Amino acid sequence: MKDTTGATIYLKDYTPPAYLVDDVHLTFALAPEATRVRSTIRFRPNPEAAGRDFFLHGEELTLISASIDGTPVTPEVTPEGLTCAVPDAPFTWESEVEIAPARNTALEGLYMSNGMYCTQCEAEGFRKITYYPDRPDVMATFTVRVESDLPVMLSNGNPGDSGPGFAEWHDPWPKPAYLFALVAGELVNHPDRFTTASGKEVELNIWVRPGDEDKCAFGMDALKRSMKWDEDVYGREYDLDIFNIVAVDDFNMGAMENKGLNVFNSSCVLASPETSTDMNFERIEAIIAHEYFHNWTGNRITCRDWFQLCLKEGLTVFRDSQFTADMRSEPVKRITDVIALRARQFREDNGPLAHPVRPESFQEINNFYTATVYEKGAEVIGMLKRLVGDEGYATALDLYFERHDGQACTIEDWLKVFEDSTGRDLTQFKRWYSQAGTPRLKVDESYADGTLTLTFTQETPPTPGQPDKLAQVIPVAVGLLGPNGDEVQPTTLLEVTEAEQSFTFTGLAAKPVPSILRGFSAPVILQRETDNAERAFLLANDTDAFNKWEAGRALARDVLLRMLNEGTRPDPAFLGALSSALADDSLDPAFRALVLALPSEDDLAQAQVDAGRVPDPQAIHEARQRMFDAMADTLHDQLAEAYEVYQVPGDYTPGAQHTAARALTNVALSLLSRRDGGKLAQAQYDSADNMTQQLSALSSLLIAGAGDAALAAFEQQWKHDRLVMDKWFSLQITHAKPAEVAEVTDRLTQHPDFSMKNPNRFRAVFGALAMTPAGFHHASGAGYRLMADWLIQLDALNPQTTARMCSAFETWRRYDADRQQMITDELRRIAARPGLSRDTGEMVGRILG
Ligand code: 0A1
Ligand code: ZN
Repeated sequence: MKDTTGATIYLKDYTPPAYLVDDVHLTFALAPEATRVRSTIRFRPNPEAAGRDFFLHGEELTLISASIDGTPVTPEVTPEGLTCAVPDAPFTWESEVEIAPARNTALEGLYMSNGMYCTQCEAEGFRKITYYPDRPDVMATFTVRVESDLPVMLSNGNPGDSGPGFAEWHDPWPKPAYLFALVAGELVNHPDRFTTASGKEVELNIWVRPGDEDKCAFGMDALKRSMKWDEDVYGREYDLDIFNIVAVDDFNMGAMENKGLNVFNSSCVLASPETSTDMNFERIEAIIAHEYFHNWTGNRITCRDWFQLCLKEGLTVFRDSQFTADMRSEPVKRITDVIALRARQFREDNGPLAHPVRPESFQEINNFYTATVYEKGAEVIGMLKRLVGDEGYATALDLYFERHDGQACTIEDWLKVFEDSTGRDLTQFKRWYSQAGTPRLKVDESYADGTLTLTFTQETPPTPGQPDKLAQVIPVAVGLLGPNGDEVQPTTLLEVTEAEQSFTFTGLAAKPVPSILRGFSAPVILQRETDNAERAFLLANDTDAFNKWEAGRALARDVLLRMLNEGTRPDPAFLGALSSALADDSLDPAFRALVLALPSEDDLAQAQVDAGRVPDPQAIHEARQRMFDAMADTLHDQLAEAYEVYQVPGDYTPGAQHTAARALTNVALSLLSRRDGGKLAQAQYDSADNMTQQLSALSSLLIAGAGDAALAAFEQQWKHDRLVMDKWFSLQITHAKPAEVAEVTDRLTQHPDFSMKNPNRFRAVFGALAMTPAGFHHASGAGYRLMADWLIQLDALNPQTTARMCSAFETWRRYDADRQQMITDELRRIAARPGLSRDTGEMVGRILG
């Protein structure tokens, strides 16, 4: 187990590696308790390095032997690695180590999942496999031999010789060790082929456990569409003879882009209509694309060091969002991305875990696979694209691939490409990478004599270690609507670069209604004095789909806050605006479903804080419920009609159009179920032939308080399917009454199918607890206690997942003194666990501040 005494590592301390690697040969003799790994590595001194200290990372390895150029050596071994006297000239290092994959519960390095061997090396897991310079700026070609009696043995690159008991692989593309992968097991494949634009034939496989073969077709189709899209849109072709994907049940994250051998959490690749919801299908498509796109943005061009993580992640998230927008609905994708950004990244930016898109220090890099690095990292690229235009972006990307192919790069390299290709100075833009926190952008308006003046003021609040912020360049897309709802000024991009700056629109016939930050053109919090009449006007008339939805969302937030703070009743004007949107058949049903969804309890808690109040999770929960009830009453007939009209006939398909229709009918069902005792939901449950319909019916039955029989039936029907059962676990927690959430969670941990060893199951239960604010933050403190109890237990097995889940506590400063005390007590109890991991130690320390 790792210790807590992790030193802090700083970006400013980067030095180039003393030795580079030409090639690596690895032989694995697989055995659960005693796998032997033999390595032959050709090193050469790095002419660019300042020193000649030879250090190889290595953790939890038993060194059996080592030699340099054939002569045995006795290195100095520490828990972090080894050093040894080496020649100041090229030399060959050979070593043999022993590791125990069956005892690896941290799921980092080589481990076992259901009898199958698999690896996870990002970020620093390769050092648990053998001694190596485990840093991304050391790139080498790998040749791997796997020995075992298992039928399938895979590694990176192209297949070489194979025979009874062994298989060889060679990856011709130099790569850092974090992209290494090995998989071996009794697997079956779903095969296919792809011909690249230049006519190269590529063999494709999705490898799964026997029994899961019928859940691969969608993933395979998504892979082929991703390959084609990257050729069409970015001019990027695949570069090996084979592309393998493997589904693994026990995995800390979603998936991993290892060169030619992507390893997926089975929840992120296995799909069938009977077991996967529409949301699952969309997520799987996006993750398959994301991992595939990494082949160029991450693998061919990688990161110099882990501080540059956003170089590959921000860009790859940006690319997968573009892909989803192209495959499905662009506005719906943008709206759902922004909902997620606000829920996760804004929340992070607003609390003790705030850090820049490119962090400047860390103790444990695994703690920086965050919404800020990924999602804000993608937003930053979206802004860059807006600023330089579509063509400028395309030219810059071509130059990026041309200039940096085969290199390990920095954000400076990335920005330089844009500067060189567009001639634009990006000095100020770079602050988006170095300053943490979400800028507040205030806008004031004045109108006189046909001229509208918009005055923007920007301010970014202090974040840990960054008390003062400089002005950033903020691209603000603005359009203007005339009093009759017609657009009088189409979208135009304003570049706000100063702390305060004004822009004018002249020649207007009447005072317009501005639509500001269209498409959510920058990840900022827009502060604008307005009223609900204007919000309703924008909801009805804005031509920008994002801002149309945003107006409805702001209206809902305001109305809910007034219910909370002033004790008002659900606002009839708001219900009327919802009714008009619901009645507008010209609107995408998915868009209408989004308009009917209220801001989350967590959103409202943050909105309370922004308004200078202390949120009461129970009161927030009740206000939302009252509003849903009012919607159910007021919109009843329209909802019933929409439920009928948008039913999807025929066989299930996961495409955007059917998904949109089901989104609307299922929102309607959830509201109708508040008033019919669950009759309609039970009928849908009984006739459902796909998981989207079945699960939303079950959820609606729980809302109606009539879900017991269906819950039992669901368990009977699906107890053999671990991914479906994850949904069953979560749903009971998210739908429990606030006072019972902790009790229900506790009861589920006693279910025979609950397991701490499987991160998906742990997250299904404790992720659900964290996402049910009125229950998690219940005044009894039972939610906090239960979470801490289990995080303490999990840390001994799986530090990475434990550390990630600590973010459940990141909002503690929002709450009242009693809750603050209870949360900080629990955090201190976690911190005090003897032998606490470095991962969790760092997170708890940062959260406590
Ligand atoms: N690079 C992967 C995600 C990933 C990151 C870290 C991991 O272990 C610490 C595993 C996977 C991606 O972006 O998909
Ligand atoms: Zn990624």
